[in-house]
Amino acid sequence: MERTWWKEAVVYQIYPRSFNDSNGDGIGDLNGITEKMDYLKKLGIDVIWLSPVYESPNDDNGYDISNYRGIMKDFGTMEDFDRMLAAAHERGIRIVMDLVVNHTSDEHPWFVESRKSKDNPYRDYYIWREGKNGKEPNNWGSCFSGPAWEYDGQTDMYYLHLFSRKQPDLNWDNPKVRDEVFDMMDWWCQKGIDGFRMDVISLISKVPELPDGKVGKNGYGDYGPYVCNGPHVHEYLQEMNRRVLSRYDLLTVGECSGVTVEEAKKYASLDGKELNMVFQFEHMDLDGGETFKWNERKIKLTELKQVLTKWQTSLMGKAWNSLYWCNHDQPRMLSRLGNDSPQYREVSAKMLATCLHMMQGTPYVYQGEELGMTNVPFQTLEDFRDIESINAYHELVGQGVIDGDTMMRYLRYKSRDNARTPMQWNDGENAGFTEGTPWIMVNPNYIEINAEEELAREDSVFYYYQKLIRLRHENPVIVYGDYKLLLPEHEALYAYTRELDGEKLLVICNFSSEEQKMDLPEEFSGKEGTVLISNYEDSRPEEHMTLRAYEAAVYRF
Ligand code: TEU
Ligand code: CA
Repeated sequence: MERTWWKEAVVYQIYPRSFNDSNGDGIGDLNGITEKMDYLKKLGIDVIWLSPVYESPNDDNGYDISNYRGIMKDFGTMEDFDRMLAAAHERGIRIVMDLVVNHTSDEHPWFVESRKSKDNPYRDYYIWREGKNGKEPNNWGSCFSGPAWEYDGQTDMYYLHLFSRKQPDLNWDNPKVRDEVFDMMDWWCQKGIDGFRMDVISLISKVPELPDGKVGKNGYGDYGPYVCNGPHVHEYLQEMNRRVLSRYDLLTVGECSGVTVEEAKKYASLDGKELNMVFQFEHMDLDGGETFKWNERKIKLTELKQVLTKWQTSLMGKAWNSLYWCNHDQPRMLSRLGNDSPQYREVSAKMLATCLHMMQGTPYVYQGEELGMTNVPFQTLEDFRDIESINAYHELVGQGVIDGDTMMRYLRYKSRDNARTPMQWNDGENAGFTEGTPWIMVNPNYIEINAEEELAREDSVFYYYQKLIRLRHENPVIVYGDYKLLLPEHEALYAYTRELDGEKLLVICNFSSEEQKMDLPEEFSGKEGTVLISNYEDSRPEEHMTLRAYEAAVYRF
């Protein structure tokens, strides 16, 4: 397999609104990121993925863009951006921009024009349809509740919005839209940025008939089958690759809801015709159900292993994986798959990190994950800021599908806001995030869980992540080795091997608080193994092993 920098890199995701506020207005900003560049250098990451910093009315915290070439006032100026980029580059850190081009804001000048009249030159930049019998053109529901169509009285037609009504979908079948997007991408590349994370890029090509979808618990049809991996998506990405991506040295990752391994082999093929890698959702959707993500179900370890192993082995030698537990759309994995009680928080955070970072693919660390940050004790609906959470509460409780108290518990467990509370820098006021009033509450556990405390303590989660990142940089077997699952039926242990040029790693992770027995697999029997990393001081590779609560160890043979 060809060796490239983006296969060997570790990416750190910053959600700028919640990272660090430099001017006391309660909102994180670009200068705040620049201030913390040495912290990121110390962690050892190679790349920052910056969630959107473009001009936006913030209906969905910047994922609704009104100007792709301007910086959101809350976050600073283009000069601040350039300074941040230079500060990163000086330290050998690359910057990957979020590219949100499945939709724009309804306040983007293209849409302002588009809605004016049926013959406006920008009309076909978006997806307009006539109503059916005085109702929406089809039964699709929006990802953020309500119908996926908004009626516009000006021209007596509806526009499609898979997300909020302030996020109209672009019409990628229009070559002018593709020209505009590619020009804009080129402009950022000329500026010197190092790649793109492409928001819901798997949704850009819709089946032209837009047929009704299967009706779910909320009464709306599922658009998934007609928009995920649609008819022209690969053609459009290949065009993007020819016209922009291939002309620069970039890291590209497509956020691909609805992606299967077969589709991923096209998006992220090692021949480089489209993208470097995709974010898949299968492991994140394992605890989904009738009421979508809203429940308190626990992911079964056997199912998790089956899904992640399928991705590891099917893409091996054909396409490249991305590896993630956390991002700004997911609750904290530590509270979901690990154990956030004071007794086990650190050890289980390290276990989860070991399990993920020893796999093949490019790992992504989400801000605060390296500190073992947890879900948040939100009290009332007023504590939430996320449009998805607030709308889902009103829709599902309003329709009587879920009662109010139950839905509050579901929000507390699954809301995206769990990942969006301020980064916990120290035990001072507002966790050192801001001198003003933070735009969303701070997790009260910042007194115990914060960067300053962890930086001063050798056995902290922070230094464990630092070590995992360094090990990846130093050991090609972690990046390129073959993956093989052991004990697929075991309900508490996740064990696997990696192998490259005769060098072997044995990775063992105990996902439970109980002791678990495991015999050294035969292939290692009688061989001398050394400890590469572990979250207990005295982990050893022995013929008969007893794994303690959340113990994780990597042995090299
Ligand atoms: O997320 C796309 C996506 O698939 C989400 O709808 C995801 O399923 C949901 O957030 C899980 O609860 C991207 C961005 O990452 C997200 O922040 C945006 O809200 C969304 O696109 C619209 O741009
Ligand atoms: Ca600020």
